[in-house]
Amino acid sequence: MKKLTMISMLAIVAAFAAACGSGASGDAAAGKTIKAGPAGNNLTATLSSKDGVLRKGKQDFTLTFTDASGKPVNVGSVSLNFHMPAMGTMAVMNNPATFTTTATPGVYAGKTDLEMSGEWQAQIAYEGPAGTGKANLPITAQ
Ligand SMILES: [Cu+2]
Repeated sequence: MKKLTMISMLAIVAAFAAACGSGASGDAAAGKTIKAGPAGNNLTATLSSKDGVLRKGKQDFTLTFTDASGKPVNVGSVSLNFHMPAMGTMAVMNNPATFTTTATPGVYAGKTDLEMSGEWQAQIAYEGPAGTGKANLPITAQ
């Protein structure tokens, strides 16, 4: 567990270094964006991963909260539930993610295990120094 966290942090540091080196947009998210959306309190929540794709099964991703200038903002505790409504005979699915903080406040390393590909709702909530807020991002898992 500790080793995995270290690897995540190294990956994030590497992503920052790459972003600086290429003079890129200043996007704080590690890797490529999966989806981003408004999260209240003038914040944007961004899900990202190495290849920018959410897929069925176990995976790592990054959840970043940024202000209007793109700077990461510490939002305290975060939660994310991948929700899929019931479809026909298929029961509702809820696949929560777990998070660890990283060296950068406002950037969270997430893990989840999605039961299936298809249309998910990423139900994000946070509570802390930036206030309380929610984001609901539709994401297609491959
Ligand atoms: Cu389903």
